[in-house]
Amino acid sequence: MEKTWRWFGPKDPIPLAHVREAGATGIVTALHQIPGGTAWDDAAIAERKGLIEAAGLRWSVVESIPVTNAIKARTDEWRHDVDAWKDTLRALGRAGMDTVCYNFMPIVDWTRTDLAWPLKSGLALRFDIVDFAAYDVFVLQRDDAGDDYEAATLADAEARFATMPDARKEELERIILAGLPGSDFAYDRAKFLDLLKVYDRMGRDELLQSLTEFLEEVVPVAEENGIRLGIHPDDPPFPLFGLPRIVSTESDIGTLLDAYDSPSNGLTFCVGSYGSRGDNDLNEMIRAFAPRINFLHFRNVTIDAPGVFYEDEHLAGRADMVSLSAAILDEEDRRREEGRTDTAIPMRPDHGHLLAGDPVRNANPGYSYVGRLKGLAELSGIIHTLTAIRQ
Ligand code: DNO
Ligand code: MN
Repeated sequence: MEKTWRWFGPKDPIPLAHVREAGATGIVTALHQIPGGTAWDDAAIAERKGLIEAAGLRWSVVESIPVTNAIKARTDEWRHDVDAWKDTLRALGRAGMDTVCYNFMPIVDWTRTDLAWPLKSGLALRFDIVDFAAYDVFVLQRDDAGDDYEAATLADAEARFATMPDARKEELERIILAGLPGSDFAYDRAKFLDLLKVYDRMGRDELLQSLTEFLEEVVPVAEENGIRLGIHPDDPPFPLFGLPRIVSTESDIGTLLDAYDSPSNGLTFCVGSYGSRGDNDLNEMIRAFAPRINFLHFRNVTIDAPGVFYEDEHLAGRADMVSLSAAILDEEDRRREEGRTDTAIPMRPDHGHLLAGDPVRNANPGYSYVGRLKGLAELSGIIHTLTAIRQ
């Protein structure tokens, strides 16, 4: 595995020199300054690559090229935005990049309801479907939102809303509609409600049809340019705002890989995202899909109830990082036996807790310095040990 670290570019409060000290050799980044639907140009890519290499690191993975709502909802700008995505792939290929992450979640990207949930190991991110429903049904007052929740969730949400301070309502809106780090949007209520109308008639089948048509366009270009794609799963892995999510389960992965059979049509295996559903068997999934895993996010969660989970320490929570790492080392051996040279699969400690002693207080939520450093160190220990005993 190649140890990587997400870096948000020159505006990231964590400098590359500190990333290097944390033990990463590869950087995961994107040109976040370029909005979705605009092709990245060679000069901007070269500039970012130069910065990373000057710090003694390698730009290992592009996370992400944004997939616009026009692509997902198949509106008039579809052709324009798909062509821009393909042009970006070509430019990245010219720069020698080989791994690109993206996601296909409608309207919102990854979502939480708490950004500073206190644990003994620091402040964690958490998702609670009751808070989410309270926001959706009673604050946002989305039409027919009540139909999208179970009766018990709705009753709890109503009770919670009744005593919810205004500051908390505003905080929920800020977290959910303004987006978390790496998300390519910031909506206000009016814009968000307009977008919901755009997706009005889309169910699972229609969204899957959009993804299939997208893959048919972009995968051949990825192949021609020596690029492997890795789709990031839905986070959380269930529908939000009544919108379908189609990259959440083992069977979803099967459908998506069958939609276009190519090594370039691969996965970002995010342990934390898939792990947020109790019915996802992570060990089985990682072994079943290992040949198509092009990028790894190692993160652990504890599920308190269906739809309620928090980000735990990397070696706590429901995922067994030892057996997951062993599965990846097996896959890397298999690739080596095939004579491949691209055998170190890039892995990043997806998020980390915010520790009391972390000098970087204004890091992006989840993207702390010390918490990720600690996660990477713990994971490195596992990989080091497993590698030693396998020899
Ligand atoms: C969640 C995180 C996110 C993710 C983006 C998509 O699991 O990894 O920051 O990277 O939602 O790439
Ligand atoms: Mn992830």
